[in-house]
Amino acid sequence: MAHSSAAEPAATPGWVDEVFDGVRYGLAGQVIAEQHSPFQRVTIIDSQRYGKGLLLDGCWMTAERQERHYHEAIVHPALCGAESIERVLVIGGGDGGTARECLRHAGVGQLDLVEIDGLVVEWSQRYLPAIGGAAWADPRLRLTVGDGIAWVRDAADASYDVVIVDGSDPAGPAEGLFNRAFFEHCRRILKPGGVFATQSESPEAFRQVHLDTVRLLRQVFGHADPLYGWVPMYPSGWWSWTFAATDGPRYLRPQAERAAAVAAGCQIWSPRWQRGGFEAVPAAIERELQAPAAAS
Ligand code: SPD
Repeated sequence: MAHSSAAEPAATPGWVDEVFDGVRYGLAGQVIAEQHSPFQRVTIIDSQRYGKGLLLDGCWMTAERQERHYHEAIVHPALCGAESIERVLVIGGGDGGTARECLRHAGVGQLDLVEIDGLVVEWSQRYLPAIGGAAWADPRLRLTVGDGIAWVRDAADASYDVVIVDGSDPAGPAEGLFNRAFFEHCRRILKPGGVFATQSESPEAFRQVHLDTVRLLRQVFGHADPLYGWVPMYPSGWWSWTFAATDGPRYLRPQAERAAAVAAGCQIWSPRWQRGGFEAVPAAIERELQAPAAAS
């Protein structure tokens, strides 16, 4: 998944772009901080339309005035569907947005947030503090700067009610967040009645990764379904998150009491929006997902 190459067009002054597969996804704005961490190039921008934002290795991750499209979508189907939500694990998510939405659920007793890149956390707290918001000071949050793949490998069986993978694209430090061995550990560490969630890329811009991820999760967990929505600054703007469980598609049906407690504070997610997002499987993708998978 090459996001940049020798053929990448020259930057347009006053614009910050993600270049992918012959298309530029850009915002008018300026870079206000940029540094190579041990893992990746971390960039903070200030944009006209969406406020301050974060890119990793030139790919859009989040921005102040559109992050809710992503964070509400990845969190609430899982947190409203799991049997219990006492212990939650978030892998990645160093900007704090996923943790913030999880911690709006009063039933969460402990949230382990494991982000590999300390610079992402430090700069998110400094430049994008509203994205993590109250999560950073919440005593239920346990932040570890470390390798999420090792964390999942070393975690005890049945130790989490919800596991959420809020990683970047499958290249660089996030590559190992999309393979069978990782997903099998995620299944192993989920309690019965638990729900797994991951961002599963764009059905347009990253179609094959999207299909492979959904198929693999169905094989590993038994039940997995993509939810379709939008993140306007991501490649194609059309995005997906996939939810999985071993005991049935419990993520499809939000528990009414939990949903009611968070819905009024959401900009995008609601039980109705969620129903539509799970139903909005494009016809060709539905056919491809029903076809027998090639051996992997
Ligand atoms: N192509 C972008 C995929 C990014 C997924 N993670 C975003 C981080 C937001 N917390």
